[in-house]
Amino acid sequence: MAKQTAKRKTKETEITVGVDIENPGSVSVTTGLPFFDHILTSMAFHGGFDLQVTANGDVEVDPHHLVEDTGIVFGDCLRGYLDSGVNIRRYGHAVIPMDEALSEVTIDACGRPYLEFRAVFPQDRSGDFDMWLIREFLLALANRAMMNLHAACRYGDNSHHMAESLFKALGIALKEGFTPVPGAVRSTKGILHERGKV
Ligand SMILES: [Mn+2]
Repeated sequence: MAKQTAKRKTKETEITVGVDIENPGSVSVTTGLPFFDHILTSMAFHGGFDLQVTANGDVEVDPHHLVEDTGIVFGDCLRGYLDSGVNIRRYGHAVIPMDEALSEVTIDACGRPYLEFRAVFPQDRSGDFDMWLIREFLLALANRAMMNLHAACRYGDNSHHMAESLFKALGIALKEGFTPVPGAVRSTKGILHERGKV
């Protein structure tokens, strides 16, 4: 199964992402937002997949554009696995703690985008990073990867711990759900996603 790559350039951001879901080879994330780099790196490292992210953008205006657009381009990479027609596991799930925090992510890489996000962060920021942006990232990711994504921080007292446990769980769930498996396409319809149709 080939590595998936995607690029996106607008007047606001320029982003390149590479993903190889089967190979835990290398993880390299440079977005200019240190906490975002930290949670994306945790996601891929603990998920056990290759990830390269290079993102530049107008973060001096608001990091919102950069974070959302990174979700778009990462999602485009993952949708490449659906478009390829290879049978994937579809479902992925993980519940991961970090100290006092516990987070849960469940996905269905089914070709129908949906996001359910539940998190009440006790601190609005971690470092300079606005916790609200996590929802923007996940929404863009679910829409572009065309997956059903349920992400919940069940509890926690520290926003950093909650976000990090959430992204570790996300990585493990993505690895499970997008990994190719033998056999026919896992849908009673016989098809998950029509190639190239959004
Ligand atoms: Mn940390």
